[in-house]
Amino acid sequence: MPEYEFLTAENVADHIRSVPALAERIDADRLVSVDEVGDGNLNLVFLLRDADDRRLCLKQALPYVRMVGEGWPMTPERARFEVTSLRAHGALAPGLTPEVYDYDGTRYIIGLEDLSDHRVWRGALNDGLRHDGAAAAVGRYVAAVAFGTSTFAVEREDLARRLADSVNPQLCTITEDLVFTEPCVDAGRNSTIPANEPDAAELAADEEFVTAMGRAKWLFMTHAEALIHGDLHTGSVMVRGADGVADSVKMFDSEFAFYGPVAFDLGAICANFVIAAARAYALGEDERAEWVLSLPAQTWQAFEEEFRRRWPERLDPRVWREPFLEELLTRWQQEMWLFAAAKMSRRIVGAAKTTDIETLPEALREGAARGVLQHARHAVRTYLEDSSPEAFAAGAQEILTRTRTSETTLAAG
Ligand code: SR1
Ligand code: MG
Repeated sequence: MPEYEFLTAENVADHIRSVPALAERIDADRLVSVDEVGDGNLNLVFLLRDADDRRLCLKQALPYVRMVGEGWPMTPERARFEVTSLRAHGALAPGLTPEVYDYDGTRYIIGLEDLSDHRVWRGALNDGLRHDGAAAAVGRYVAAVAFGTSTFAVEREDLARRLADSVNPQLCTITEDLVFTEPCVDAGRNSTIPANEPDAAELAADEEFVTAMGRAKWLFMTHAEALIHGDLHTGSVMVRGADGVADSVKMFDSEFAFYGPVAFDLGAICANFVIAAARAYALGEDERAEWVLSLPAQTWQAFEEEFRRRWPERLDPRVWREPFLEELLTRWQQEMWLFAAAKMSRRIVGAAKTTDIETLPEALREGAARGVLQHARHAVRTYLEDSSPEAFAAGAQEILTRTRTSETTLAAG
């Protein structure tokens, strides 16, 4: 395990003093608050404020998976993948990622723009808040990255260098195991509440689903299309806004970035919209659930519009002609469903779950979890017939309203 000093409330000031790019942003001698707020599965995150209300975020990668501890070692080098992707993505999608002020590659510490006036989107959705415009911002971001880091925009040799620099096998293995394999084949890390055990067993016994997950895993492992975010769920998006409208949206936490399939990011966010809708339906907030289910189409439309807008700039229009653009968009729309199915199932039965479902009362959680799993199985059966995001959402609405449970349905047996 690599040896380096971990950040603590006591030593953050020393780190700031040692890095001029940080020392000019916040006064290490007049810190008035130092809060460790990391609520993800992997890292330490400190939010700092000085006496003049200047703020800074410091994020440090630990040499293991935080949610488990030292028993699950994990390369802290992931911080470098995060910095490289944040910088590349920020240049292509200005304003849609936090600014990186510094990277200390010996202690794996990233100095980042403070976003404490934003909220993690998952938490905001859980609290019933709307941030109109956020889903479209995600779509624009994915398109900017899909085009701008790909062979369509990057010269051949530069692309090869970037690709080599972004090979991220340990983090990709986590995804391959947790997202594609383990929902189908339990490696001892899966769990559900007892009422959902039959649902998990049916999922694992569903040959069509398992075959589709094999296809999705192969796509993930072989299609080096662009420097994707790699973990674009609603916990990787920060939102700020008032009166239901987002005025700032930031994609962060891209330590899983690598050259992978563009539709993986689209599928990840859409899966998490379904999970948020499952929560809303479970709570009887049907109008809000329908708004949440309008988000996949908003993300897709913004993605498609932005990608089409950039297409005239492609490097080799001699062979990358208009019919190929149509082919690409159709293929990505289909793959989006496959990846969404993987992401939906892993968050219900796998090792890393979501607060959307986990914080529901158990009686409501049963039906919400069942609905998400059933939608995953439905998606892999229907995605080639109609791969529109509207059909994806319509399937979710039908299934989630049919499977939801309440105290009364359970009492009635
Ligand atoms: C061991 S890490 C578990 C999960 O947390 C991250 O958010 C990724 O989704 C990963 O699969
Ligand atoms: Mg994360």
